[in-house]
Formats: sequence, structure tokens, C-alpha cells
Amino acid sequence: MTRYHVTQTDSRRQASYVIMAKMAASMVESGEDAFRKIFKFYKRRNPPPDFSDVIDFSRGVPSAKVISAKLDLAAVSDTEAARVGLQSVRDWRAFSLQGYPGFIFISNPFLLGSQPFWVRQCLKTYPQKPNVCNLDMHMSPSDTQDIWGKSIHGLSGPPSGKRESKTLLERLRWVTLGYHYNWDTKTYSANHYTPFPDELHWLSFQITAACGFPGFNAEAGILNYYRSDSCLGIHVDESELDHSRPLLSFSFGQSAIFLLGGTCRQDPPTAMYMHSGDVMVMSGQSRLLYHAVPRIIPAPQGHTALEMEGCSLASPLQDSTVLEQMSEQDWAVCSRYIQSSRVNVTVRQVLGPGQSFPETPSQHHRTDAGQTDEYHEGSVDGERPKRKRSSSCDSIDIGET
Ligand SMILES: O=C(O)CCC(=O)C(=O)O
Ligand SMILES: [Mn+2]
Repeated sequence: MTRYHVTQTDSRRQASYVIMAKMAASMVESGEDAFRKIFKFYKRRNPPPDFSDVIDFSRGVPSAKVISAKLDLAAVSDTEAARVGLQSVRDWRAFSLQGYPGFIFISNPFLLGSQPFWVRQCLKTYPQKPNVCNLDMHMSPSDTQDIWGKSIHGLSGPPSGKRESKTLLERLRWVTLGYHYNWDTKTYSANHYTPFPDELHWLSFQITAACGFPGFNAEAGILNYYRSDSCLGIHVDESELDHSRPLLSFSFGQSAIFLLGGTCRQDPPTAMYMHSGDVMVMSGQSRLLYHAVPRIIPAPQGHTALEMEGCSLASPLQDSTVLEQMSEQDWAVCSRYIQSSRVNVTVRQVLGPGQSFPETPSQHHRTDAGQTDEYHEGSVDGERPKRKRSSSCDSIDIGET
């Protein structure tokens, strides 16, 4: 008969295995990876962090890591660019980052006076049905029918300070366009699709063409609405089925610190500012990198182009433009909103040419920090259906902190 017994050495070894396993578990529990440490560093309020390592592309080539990016000047004519509110590609200040092939940062390529149009689309048009937003999660369709109309009274004029309830617009956290992202399954599907806005498709089409990706088809959009205390958790966008297509990101309003990491959370991320009008293109090897927004910061003086631009364009509107002139009242609401908020729009091509959704649910999805959902917080206004949260993700979600 074989007897199994634990020797002194075995038990010591076992004990050390237990200690090691506990250490590993606590590492996972506390999420002490390089990305998370840096995320927490930039999120910290007291004392505020040192921002001196944050790359500011609006200052030209500000660090040894920043390289001027070559664009395809012939891909987009000046007329095509102006039609969607962009400067001539020749005048764009585009950069890449050493160590991040495929990452392109375009420092505000918008024509003077055209950002307000895009801000209004994000605040007035895109939250409208049939698009989907966080407020739909716990409100009836008739209540979320006219978010703009129901909010403008509360958002016109200077802040009163004593208004007790937030407007719907102030409670808006996300909107999805095109193939509507399913936050639970982390997938897109053929049967939850509404037409993608034409003008946003064309804006994305021109920018990606100039970056060397002709024929981009904008199929899904996620708009994130950030208050001054919001942040966005560490994640990878991998739900799209064709990763050879770039992902575009547009920022409007207040500035943000954006962290771009590596393919694993041990890779320390690079911190950069995103100011109003800035555009990012994540393609190639940078398409599937971890990233996050730990902090919203006030737009620096001189970057508040939006405040100065007002509601009129610097040059007259062309016949074929997608831009529309804006009323004084619309601009009053938009400018009041973005004085304390940031809106980010990501545009994605979900399917490759000729590709269709698989019969069985896709395995491709957004990888969130700690393998749990940390993208948005679900505590108020039904931002997200409340989901399992690992202890490693105290507050790295969109939401009040
Ligand atoms: O707000 C941002 O700059 C990033 C947004 C983002 O990463 C996303 O929506 O997937
Ligand atoms: Mn993302």
C-alpha cells in the first residue's frame, strides 16, 4: 500500500507555495501592475501629481519620443478636407511616438470655427433616437426622446449654483452609434444597428485616408461624456472583428490626460494631453494597446479655441459642406456645457471588406483591466448595468470619483 505523507521539506515547500500563491493573488487583487500605478498617479487629487512627463503635442515636437508623422498629402484634397471642417492636410501637425508604431496624433486639424458644429452634433444630434445612451438603461423611451430639448433651459445662461437637479445632458455618459456596442457581451451584432451618421463617416474617412488607410468605413461609434471628475478605465478595444482597420478618437471641450500602454499591463504607459480638436489614430501594432483616461483637466489658456470661436465659421460655408451654421442659442448651450466637460468620440470599422458577423457570439471583445468590466461606472443614471468589479478596480471607471 502506498502511503502518502507530507515530509517536513514538503510541508515547508507547500507553505512557501501558499505564501507565493497568496502574494500572487494579492498582486492581482491590488492590481499592482505598471499601468495601474501610473493611472493612480495621474488620478490622484491630493497632492496633485507632477505633470512634467506628460507629452503636449500642441507644443510642436516636445520630447525625444515624438516624431513628425508623414501623411498622404494627395489622399485628401483641400476641398474634401474643408467640407468636413478640416484644414488642408499640408497644414496638419501630425506626430508619431517612438515605440508605438501605427499611433498617429494630429494636433487639432480643424478649421477655425468648425469645432462648434461637431460639439453640437455630439450634444444635440447624436444622443437622439435611434441611437442608444446610458439614460435608456433606466428611463422610458419618451423620457429620453429629447435630451437636448429637455436640458437647454437648465443650461442656458450662467451657472446659478443653486440648481439642485442635473439636466439630462449633464447626466449623459455615453452614446453608441451604428453597430451599438453591447456592454454586457462586449460585442457588436448585426441585429442591433442603426445608420451611422454620414458626416462623421466622412470626417473619419478623410482623416484615415490622409493617414494611409483609404476606404475606411465608419460602422460603430462610442461617445463618452466626461465631467471634471470622470475617468476611463484601463482597457483594450478589441471587439471589432477587423483589427487591420484603424480606430479614431476625437476630443472636444476640456483637456484630458491619456495613457497609452503596451500589450500587457506590465508595460508602463506614456502620458499625453488631449486638447479640444485633437485626433488620435490607433492602427497597426498600436491598434490593440492598453489605454485609459485617468484625469480630465481644464483646457489651458490659449487652447480655449472653442470659447473664442463662437458659433460662426471663419470662412463661408461651401455648397457641399457637411457643416451647418449654428444658432446663437445652440452655441450658448454647447459652450456652457464644454466649459466644464469633455466629449470624446471613437469611430470604429467593425467588419473587414466582405466580412460578416459570425453565427456564434464573437470571442473578440474589449479587454478591461483585471479582466472585469471597468469601462464605465454604473452607479448613477444607469451608465452601465452594474457588473462584477474586482477589488483591483476601485474607481477606474467613468463616473463621479
Ligand atoms: O476618452 C478617450 O480619450 C478615450 C476613449 C476610449 O478609449 C474609448 O471610448 O474606447
Ligand atoms: Mn478605448
